[in-house]
Amino acid sequence: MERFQLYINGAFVDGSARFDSLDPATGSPWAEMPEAREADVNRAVEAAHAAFLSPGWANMTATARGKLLYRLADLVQEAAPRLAALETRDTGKIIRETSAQIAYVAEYYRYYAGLADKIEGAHLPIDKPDMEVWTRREPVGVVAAIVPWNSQLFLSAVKLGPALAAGCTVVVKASEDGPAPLLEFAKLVHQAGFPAGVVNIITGFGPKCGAVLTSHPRVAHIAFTGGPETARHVVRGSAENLAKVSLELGGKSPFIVFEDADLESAANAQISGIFAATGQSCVAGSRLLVQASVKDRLLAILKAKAEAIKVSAPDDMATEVGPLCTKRQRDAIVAALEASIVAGAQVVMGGVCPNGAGFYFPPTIMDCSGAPEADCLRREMFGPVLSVVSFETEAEALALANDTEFGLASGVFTKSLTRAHRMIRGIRAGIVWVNTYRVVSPIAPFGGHGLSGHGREGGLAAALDYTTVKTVWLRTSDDPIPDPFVMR
Ligand code: TXE
Repeated sequence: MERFQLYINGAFVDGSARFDSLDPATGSPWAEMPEAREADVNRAVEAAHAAFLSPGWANMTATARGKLLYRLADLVQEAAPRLAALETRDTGKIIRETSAQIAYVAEYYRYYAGLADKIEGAHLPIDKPDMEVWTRREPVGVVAAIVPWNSQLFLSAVKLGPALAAGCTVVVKASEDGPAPLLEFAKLVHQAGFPAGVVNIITGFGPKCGAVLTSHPRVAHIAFTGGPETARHVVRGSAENLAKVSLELGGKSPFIVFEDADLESAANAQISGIFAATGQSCVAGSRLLVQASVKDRLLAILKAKAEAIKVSAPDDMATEVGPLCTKRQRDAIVAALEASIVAGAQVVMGGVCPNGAGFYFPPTIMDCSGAPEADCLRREMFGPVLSVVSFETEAEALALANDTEFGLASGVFTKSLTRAHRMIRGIRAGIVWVNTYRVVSPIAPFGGHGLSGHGREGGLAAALDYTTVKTVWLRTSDDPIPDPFVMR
């Protein structure tokens, strides 16, 4: 069995306990993970706090911070094959995806490296004589970055990059499911030369680790990606420290296809939109809303493509859909599908849990036309399950698209420019992809509203989110200050 360690205050250390990590392709333990509990979390946060105040970090120029991030980006790029293999082993995410995604993670660090010395304050044309007034953008302090199992390196990069660029220090909590790639990534942080305590990487379970971290008095900002139920615990935890909270919680994203769309192209985007990452993606286009006149044609194309998907071992470059990360996740999908069938949804394909080792589940398409309340249409399944509903008119499409508590992503497929604009305006979601789907970039903000959370990752705004504004008033007159009881 491989063994991993926590990274606290610049040192690789064991946790208070250990747990086994299962290989999702076989269901068997393959590595021993360190488990951070209260004492370990406290040490990590105290180390981050001490580093935040230390001259080595606090007085480092923003340009020098940027250089450390550039170095980290290069190291991530070099280590991408090793990190990808580890992520595949520990989470079941297929090697094709982990290889491509981790190489792109380096670009996120590069983007924020370049931004580090472009986070500017402002000079204010103040309405008083003899005063110079300006604002400084200063780092908020210790950041708690909490990530789920899917894409841990990516989801931590969108937090670590801007937080470090802004001058914060960070405790990253990897998910207890598949923490290997992030624990391994700690070695690159170390190699890049960040001062001890600036980045700490731990893993552990919700109540004994996550909850201690989110309520810790020294934490100033919590950046969380995960499910809405856990987010509620996080927000409750933040009632203790009153930390700023940003939440990225996934969705039930509508993928809308009008009759004038290029159906072949839409089908390819839909296949990747729902079956990439074996459906364990926050932006999964899990609700296909298709105009009734093309429903049968589109479903036939989708079915043919989905049936051709190679479901196999995640470490095989030819595999297109691998196992789910955990048995818990698969059990939840099976239960939701059973309830959906009772509610009137019909299985178009898939839906049957295979026998044998590993947490596999086949690409599944459900027709929910007569089942508006089916679980698979309402709840985030976080698996390879596409739910389909048809519509007649544009107004109906928009109403269906917005009939969700979530609001993260959406896709619109149409050749009509005017209709595309109307849909862009009408859809309540943080992202609208038109005639494309599932494209991301460090330059573009990413996030949602409603049960999808709040706050944005990516782009300049994300770096500003890790800063606080200090207003400076400087009197330029040498005259003595007059009557103290008159405000000026
Ligand atoms: O994630 P959790 P789970 C959705 C998806 C999935 C469901 C549950 O629908 O089926 O959420 O997934 C840490 N205080 N998404 O339970 O619990 C936990 O240790 C602080 C959507 O596996 O949200 C892990 O590091 N932290 C999604 C992280 O929270 C706590 C990604 C996320 O785990 C905690 C994942 C607590 N009390 C799930 N309890 C997306 N948007 O991509 C747990 N954690």
